[in-house]
Amino acid sequence: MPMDVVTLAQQLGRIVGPANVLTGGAETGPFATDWRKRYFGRALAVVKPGTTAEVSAVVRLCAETGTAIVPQGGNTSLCGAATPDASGTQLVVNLSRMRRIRALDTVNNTVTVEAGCVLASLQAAAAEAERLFPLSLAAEGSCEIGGNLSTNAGGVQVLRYGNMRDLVLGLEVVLPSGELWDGLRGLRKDNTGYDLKHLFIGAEGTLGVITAAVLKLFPKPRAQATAFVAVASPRDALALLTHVQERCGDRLTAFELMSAACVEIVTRHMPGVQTPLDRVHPEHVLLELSDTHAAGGVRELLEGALAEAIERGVALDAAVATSEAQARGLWALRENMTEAQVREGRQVKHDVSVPISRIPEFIDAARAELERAFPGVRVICFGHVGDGNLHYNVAGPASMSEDAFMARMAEVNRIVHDATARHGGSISAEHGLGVYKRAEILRYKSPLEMELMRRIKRALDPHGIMNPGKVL
Ligand code: 2HG
Ligand code: ZN
Repeated sequence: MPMDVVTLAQQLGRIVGPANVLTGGAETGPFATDWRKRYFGRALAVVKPGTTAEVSAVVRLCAETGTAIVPQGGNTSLCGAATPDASGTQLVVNLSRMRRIRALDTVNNTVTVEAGCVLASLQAAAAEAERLFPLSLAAEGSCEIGGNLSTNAGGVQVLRYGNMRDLVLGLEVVLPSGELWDGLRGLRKDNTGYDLKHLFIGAEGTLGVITAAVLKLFPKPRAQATAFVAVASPRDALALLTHVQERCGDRLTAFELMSAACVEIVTRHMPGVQTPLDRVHPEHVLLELSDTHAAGGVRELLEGALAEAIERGVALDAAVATSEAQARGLWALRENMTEAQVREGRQVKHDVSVPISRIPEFIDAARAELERAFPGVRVICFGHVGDGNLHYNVAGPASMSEDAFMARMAEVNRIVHDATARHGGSISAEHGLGVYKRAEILRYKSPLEMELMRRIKRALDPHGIMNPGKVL
């Protein structure tokens, strides 16, 4: 039986303390909207538990009263997974108070961390212990580990260290019944049946609330070399990728592509962000090498590899950072891309992956079809080329109003996503499905795969209280 909001708030207050229960539009508003202002929901209330036991008690109360739950971390989702719907019946369970690092083991090379820990805080704690936690993405100053887990976040170092799924050894999860699954194992080998943690990673809060995780740590890099390289085409970017991998091996930790349009937008909108090259080229690659050996000559290695690439005609020009400040300047070009796009106006966003070798073919095919449907269309294509992951964002032609173009979003999605599927790709590489791609995925995943997902959902959440309206 759904409970009225006053009674529910009182009962929640008994669990977490009245100060950690928010009701009313003014207080809950910021938790009911995504940061891009694309999804405007209305929350029944917002509750902020401080411990796993409190999460468990909150979820148990929701299970008893049939109250829908929207788990939320830093609220940096790009697909609306952390936003309640407009019904005013969904309770936001915000994990931000649970931000403790419970343990850090430099021999096992693991860290046990709570879901509400901000990614940058975890990176800093690892660095203090002379270790690296490698997940790295533009929202790292505000996104939280629970959200990173729930979306299986990617970012700029997947090429070397894998995505969030690859970095997890154990999880602690409050199930939709309120039961607690303690799977906080720090084992690299554990073949004891189904690997349950993987069900919750990337589930976008539809199967339970992740409250903590055991994550892998790595040796801290002692030397890095960062370069911004101009290339003539995506095909040449791939030739450069192969060349640098052959020359520098595992030291290659990032390989990001940015088209001319991207460099133009980010330098125009973001004060102080500049290209180190004398002009804007058709395509650019931001790449980074990392080495645990401080005196390993990693910069010389990169300079040598790039000189050779230019000699062979694979690259057109390159700037290698000679100080940390310069490296940060190069990264600013890439990390400000999302914000620069917001300032540029509205675009239809895509987060696709295709086999790395098919990237050039995909970019050309999608562009040709978009151009046919929307002459003068502006493609803002950048991303994690080393992972086959492109943010193939599309802005309307100058001749068309933004509203008119955005009204045709479904057509734009159709062109880009069909091209993705034809090239053997996925329509969500690292951002998840959320609300944005919930209907879209039905076209690209087989009915059997969708049915298997529904069966898992029914088995774990028979009353459908966990983040309804997302993913499935
Ligand atoms: C990135 O790679 C993020 O910067 C956001 O995944 C991508 O703004 C985007 O479309
Ligand atoms: Zn990305």
